Amino acid sequence: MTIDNSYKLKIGITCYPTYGGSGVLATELGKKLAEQGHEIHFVSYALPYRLKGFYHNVYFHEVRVSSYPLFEYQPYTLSLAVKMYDVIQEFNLDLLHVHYAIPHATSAWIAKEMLGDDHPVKVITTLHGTDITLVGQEESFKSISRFSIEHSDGVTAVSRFLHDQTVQALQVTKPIEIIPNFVDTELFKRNSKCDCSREMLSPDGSKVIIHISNMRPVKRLQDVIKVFASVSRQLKARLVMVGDGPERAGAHRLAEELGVCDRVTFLGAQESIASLLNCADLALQPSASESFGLSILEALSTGVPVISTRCGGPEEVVLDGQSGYLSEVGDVEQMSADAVRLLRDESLYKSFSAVARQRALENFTIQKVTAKYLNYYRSILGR
Ligand code: GMT
Repeated sequence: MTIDNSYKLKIGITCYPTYGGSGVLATELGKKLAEQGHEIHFVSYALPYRLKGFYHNVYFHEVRVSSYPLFEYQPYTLSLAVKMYDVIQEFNLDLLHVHYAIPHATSAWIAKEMLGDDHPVKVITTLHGTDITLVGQEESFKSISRFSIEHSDGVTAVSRFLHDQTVQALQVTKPIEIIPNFVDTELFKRNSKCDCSREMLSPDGSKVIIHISNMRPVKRLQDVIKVFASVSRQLKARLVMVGDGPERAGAHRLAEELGVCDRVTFLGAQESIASLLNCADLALQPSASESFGLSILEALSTGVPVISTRCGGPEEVVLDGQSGYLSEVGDVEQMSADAVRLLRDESLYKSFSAVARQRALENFTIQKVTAKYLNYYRSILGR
């Protein structure tokens, strides 16, 4: 079958619109495809937070969930399915690309069933992480996760680790294409235009360690604070905590207990991640599980080496001993020692920083990975 690369596609994208790697990835992918002339329709309950501003070829369709006294829980999955069904028909979409299996892949399947043969739309599901490693394995979601994945026309996973987890945990038999996450290497680079400065984050010239996450238990914030406390006993350092979530208060308490509170700044959720990384020396991401680790990639692209764990995705993103260091989950001592070694040795640091940037440029640019998605779309569509 010959594939016509000039044919512009009409693509629906569904993702979580809130802070989080899967939403970022889906939105940036949609924006890049729109730049290339494809027509992109985002379908979600709110405007994705990276979609502020006007983008040519990009449309947004809000899913409204009406309340009814009988419903204790509003059936968002159904409202989403109906909105997908409407948008597919009205704009004659070629495909629907859903990010995060639950409930998006299920809604897409319902919409497709409703359309029947009238509109042969294809559904592609991208698995991001906790949709498989946590949510997908809960008893109440396991069978529907498996069903929705098996019934997608195409399935991608953001890492080999996630691919294997999906096969093992859900016994999925459908081929899963591995397409890694990407980063905008022009935005995430040293000395890019910045709206903050090192002096603001570290007025006394201390090394700046940064942690960025949605501060859920899986991110192991207690380890972040413990590692930092150990590092700051050995050299002058400050810790910048970016993001918000249920573990934030506990991390703050631990910083107080360990006597480092005056050297830790909790910034809360921030939009200028690229600027903040630009002011950092080291990123600390000691997660218990990470299917990929988009914030790790953003740090590497900025030339910021990363201290992380052998918890799945980071092994595919960080070159252990070259662009960062990986330890066993919870090995605070090792992570502290690695951080201190890197921050003390200028020539080692420079080499790590250069390798980090190089690796992002070689494997994870937005241009390269968008081309992979487009090829995959065309192979599923046969056009
Ligand atoms: O951690 C989550 O549940 C959020 C999820 C998301 O929607 O951002 O993160 C996952 O997807 C990201 C984008 O592909 C990955 O970079 C994260 O590693 C992954 N999180 C986990 O696996 C814990």
